[in-house]
Amino acid sequence: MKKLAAILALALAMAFALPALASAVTLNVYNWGDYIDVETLREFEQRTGIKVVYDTFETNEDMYTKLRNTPTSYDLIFPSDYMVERMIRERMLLPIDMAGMPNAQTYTDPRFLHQVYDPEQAYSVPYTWGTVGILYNNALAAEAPISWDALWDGAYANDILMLNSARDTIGTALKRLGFSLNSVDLDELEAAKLSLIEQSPLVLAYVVDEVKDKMIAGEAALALVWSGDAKYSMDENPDLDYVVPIEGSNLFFDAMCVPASSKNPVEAQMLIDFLCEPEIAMQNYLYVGYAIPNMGAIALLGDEYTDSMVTNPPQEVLDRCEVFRDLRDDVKLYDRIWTEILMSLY
Ligand code: N2P
Repeated sequence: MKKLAAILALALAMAFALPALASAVTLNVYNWGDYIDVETLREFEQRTGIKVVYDTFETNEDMYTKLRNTPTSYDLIFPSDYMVERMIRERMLLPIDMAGMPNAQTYTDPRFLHQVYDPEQAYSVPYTWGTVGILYNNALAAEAPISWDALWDGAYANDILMLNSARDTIGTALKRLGFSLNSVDLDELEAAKLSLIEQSPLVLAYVVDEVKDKMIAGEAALALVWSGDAKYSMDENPDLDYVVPIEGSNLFFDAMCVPASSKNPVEAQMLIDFLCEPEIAMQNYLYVGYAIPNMGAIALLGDEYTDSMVTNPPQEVLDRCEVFRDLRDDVKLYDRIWTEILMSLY
């Protein structure tokens, strides 16, 4: 009976929605895997009659390459800081007007605005932020790690998951050796590369989104992760904990941007502003687990948000973190050493 009622409701909804959809715009959205509660997109469709086609990527570099090389055009993308910086420089983004977005304007914590990657705040609206650290399983790790050295500890052979992401993995190796994660010094990069090749026999797998399920299932003792994935996994498995190692790490900001090739920039900005509504931002936070810059949603969440050391790390942790920068032509150095590391695995 319930099923019949659901089918009827669906048919009715479709009957009402169809005339609207026939003339409506389709927005193509390209986001990180597991980075939104798709229910919020359905809500946007219902409210506006705008259809959303949703597609995902695993790394900034994958997103960039796809946008460069395929004629497919997206209307809304979610790059990180250094990639926003690069895409602005390469004229791949459309200027957007935050003043025309009441929710973005009202609820975005000003601390997240005018960052070095978009100083004029002319091309991006902050979406989420976080750190890179070690997610570890207290039942499998001999002790709580404090240093990146744990990921190079032979005692964890085949019990370590690394990120299949060039900047994150090379950046971690650089930080462990005491260098900047934006280094373009050939000797420092060579040292980072050799250390990752030396580490590779200990690594169970290089993964991105699968890290959550694997850590929840207890398949590895340690994993290099983004903080939101740590929070998500810790909520599912009480043995898991997260640390930002003493040598320091990456602090990232992910943003919403409209590609220069978008055919529907107005509707894309409607969606950006919708995602900045406190209730919607809260719903997405509860689903994805990444820290948010939305003051309205944080007020609604209360202690649940502010008490989480993972989501909301103390200043002392943030102080030892660095933000990735656009490396311009030197990104080729990273591409080369990442290829050499991956080749060494076979
Ligand atoms: C979520 C991707 C997180 C993005 N799966 C880290 N910048």
